[in-house]
Amino acid sequence: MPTALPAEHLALRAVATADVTTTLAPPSHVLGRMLFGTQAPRAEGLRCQHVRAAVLPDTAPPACAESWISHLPVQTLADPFITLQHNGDVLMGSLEVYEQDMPADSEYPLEAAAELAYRRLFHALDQHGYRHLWRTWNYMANINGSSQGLERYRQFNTGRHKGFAASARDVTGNVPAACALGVRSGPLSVAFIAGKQATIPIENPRQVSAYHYPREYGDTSPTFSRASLAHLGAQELLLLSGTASIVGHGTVHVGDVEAQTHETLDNIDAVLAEAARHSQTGQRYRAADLLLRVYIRHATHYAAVKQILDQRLGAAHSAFYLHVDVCRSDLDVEIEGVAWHLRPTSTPYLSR
Ligand code: 3EB
Repeated sequence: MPTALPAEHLALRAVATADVTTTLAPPSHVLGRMLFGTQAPRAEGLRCQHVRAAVLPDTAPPACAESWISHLPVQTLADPFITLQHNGDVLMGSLEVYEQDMPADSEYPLEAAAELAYRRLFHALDQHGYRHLWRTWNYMANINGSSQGLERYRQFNTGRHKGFAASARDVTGNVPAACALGVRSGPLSVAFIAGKQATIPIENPRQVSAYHYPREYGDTSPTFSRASLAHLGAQELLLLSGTASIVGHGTVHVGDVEAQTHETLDNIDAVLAEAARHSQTGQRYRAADLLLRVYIRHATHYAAVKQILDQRLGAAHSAFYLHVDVCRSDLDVEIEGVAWHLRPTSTPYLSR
């Protein structure tokens, strides 16, 4: 379990709680939070992304949370559009953009919203000296729907790509880890972590890099890496992107959620092996060590997916499950997560 490491050596750790009011740290040390549930969070104010998705199973509490806890105290930065907290080494934030606020002549309002979100995001990074985007979490309504004949996920990809390009960021190779999922309603919601140092982007040898997907998946390829390795003092963070049942560039096991789950776990193992080759701690990453976020398209598939994770990862792994749309309509499951290691000779964390 990631949390078994001594907390005083860790610059940053993520914890999931079934109770949204619990953070396991004082507010002064919460860098950011994500709240999951279809009900709007009460009086949460800043520091959080609200992910408008049902928590699975139906018998679970209706909301859960993931908190990112900083060893150093956190400061809030003022921004008209983005909630921003930083600790001198790492910055976390979230923003929402409503499609109905886009110019009336926008052909694709979601594309316009995505471009605006990423322009605002990168502007904040440049302004505050956290140039390197490490990881993003993207949620949008009706991701598999179309408008003007174009699938909304593709509209998002074009807008995101434009936002990167307009902000002088790479769109291949050195790109952040990410996920993009569909929720029932609401604005485009983007959360992110950024740092002062670049990450090491990780690709999956079993898959074509997403930024090189062929045109059949859209005119603009998605701008994300399969994982990124980020460093904070002696700590290495592994930020695993949303991972699905894709081999090469094609979806495999269409209509078979169990086989998709196995293929997804095989893909995760492949990314983790690749991450170990690039790791600065010399330690392996195991899927069972990640704090996992599991996305399921059909709530009825929950038990089957959970059984496979329990069987393959063992009883001690930590995962929570959300009912969302996956970005390709033929994908039924997607899994992501975060883990960390310390360099073997580490000392308690101090800011540089
Ligand atoms: C895939 O591998 C599945 O557009 O940011 C996974 C992770 C997926 C991130 C994104 C999409 C994204 O292509 C979908």
